[in-house]
Amino acid sequence: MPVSRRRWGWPTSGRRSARPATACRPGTATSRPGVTPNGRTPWRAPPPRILGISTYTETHNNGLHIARLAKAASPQTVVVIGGPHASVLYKEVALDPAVDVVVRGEGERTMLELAHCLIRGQGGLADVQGIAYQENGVLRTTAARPPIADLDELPYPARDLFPMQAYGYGNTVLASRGGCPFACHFCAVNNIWQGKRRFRSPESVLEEIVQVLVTTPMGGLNFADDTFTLDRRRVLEICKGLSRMRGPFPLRWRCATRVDLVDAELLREMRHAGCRSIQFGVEAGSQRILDAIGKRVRLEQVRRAVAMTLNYGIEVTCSFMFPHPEDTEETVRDQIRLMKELREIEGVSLTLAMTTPYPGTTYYERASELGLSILASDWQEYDAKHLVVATRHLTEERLQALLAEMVQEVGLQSALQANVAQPGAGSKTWPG
Ligand code: B12
Ligand code: SF4
Repeated sequence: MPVSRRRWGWPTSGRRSARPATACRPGTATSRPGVTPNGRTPWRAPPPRILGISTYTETHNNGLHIARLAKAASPQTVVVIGGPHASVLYKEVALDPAVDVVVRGEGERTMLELAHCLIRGQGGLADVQGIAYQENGVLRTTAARPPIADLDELPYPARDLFPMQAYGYGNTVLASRGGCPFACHFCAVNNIWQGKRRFRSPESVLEEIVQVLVTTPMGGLNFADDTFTLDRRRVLEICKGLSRMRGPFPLRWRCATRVDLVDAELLREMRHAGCRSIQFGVEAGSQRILDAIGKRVRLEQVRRAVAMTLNYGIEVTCSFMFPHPEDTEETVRDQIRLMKELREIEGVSLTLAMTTPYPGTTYYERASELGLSILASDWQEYDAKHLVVATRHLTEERLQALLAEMVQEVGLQSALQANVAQPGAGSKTWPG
């Protein structure tokens, strides 16, 4: 299937032209142009006009490191940074000397306009919606860009330009994007993706899947949506299309969702369409804690969804978090009990993520009100594998001891690589 990368005018030429007067300030790094501090060139000549970097909170320092190397090697290269971390903390990120432009939120159209501005000299930075940059030492922020209303307009990801074989996540297809109607206190989604959830049409999702199957070695498919079954009717339509697909190999896929967004009919159709694994965000083992973290699910719904899913031959991964702001010794032990109960069930795997107050979450914004003390001193520790908070009722020492107890009692591999591999599942921690 041909990939239409020109559906809304994706640029194909890179003609050089003068930079607009309001374009980014030149980089401040001053070492030998074309060479990084370790003496190597970071790219094959000539250096790129624009370097785009995407970061999560955990990878933000690495992103900045790359930006600095790039600036040292080629001060005229414009460094553009985007992604969940930069979108929320755009003011702070834009002030970094190695960063020229921060893209806030949805990036496709913003990047296209930026390229037109920086390479073709069309307009100035102030005309590009959804960015932040520094001009003569002053932070400039342009108006927020309205979300793309029709996601079907977007070309499919250019997987052919990406070394997919270097990554172990299989083939990923995204069917929706945007904010979420729920508001779990640990999740940054609503802050990153301002606005309502928007869905691609089932036809567009199916067409992309066909393209993936035709162009890349079959490695199973992941739906990367945080809550794949948010729109039940649409999932049924996708399943209908997938069930009709006939190929040389059977299609196998996985997704993540909430326990209150599955039912028997939906699960039956999903299984029929090739779904072999669902990740549910369970988070805690005490109803009081689930209510306190804004999860809006009941423990009965957890048990029911897990049993129903297994009943249709779909494996289940239950993801948990530790610690929760209102945790006490008792609620942690409730969580240990639920984790043990679930792990006894054949077909169930568990994952455990350390609660992390990512920028954009309620935990980040209301940390002291919620009694959270931040233990981390570096964004690199925000990887959900380190204990980075102490809570109102439990000190760091108590939390470490309870974590060790949880790892031991539940049979987790370790606190850092905290997943129980029951039926061969990898450690994947999606929200949902
Ligand atoms: C799928 C997913 C994963 C998958 C990724 C699979 C894959 N191969 O794609 C897996 C399971 C691996 C994963 C892992 C983790 N994830 Co995750 N993940 C998601 C999820 C659900 C969707 C991400 C996605 O594909 N978005 C779609 C793309 C199109 O959006 P995007 O990447 O944000 O990019 C857009 C803009 O941000 C912008 N943009 C981004 N980069 C750039 C760069 C430039 C130059 C420009 C111009 C624009 C731009 O333009 C893009 C297009 O519009 C999001 C939640 C969400 N709904 O966004 C969480 C989310 C991104 N994950 C999150 C977290 C915390 C993690 C983990 C730390 C979890 C853990 N417990 O270990 C790990 C870290 C992984 C790592 N080290 O990189 C957080 C990030 C919060 C933060 N501030 O860092 C999110 C937001 C969920 C949450 N809890 O709030 N994740
Ligand atoms: S964790 Fe899932 S359900 Fe909760 S707000 Fe985030 S995306 Fe929505």
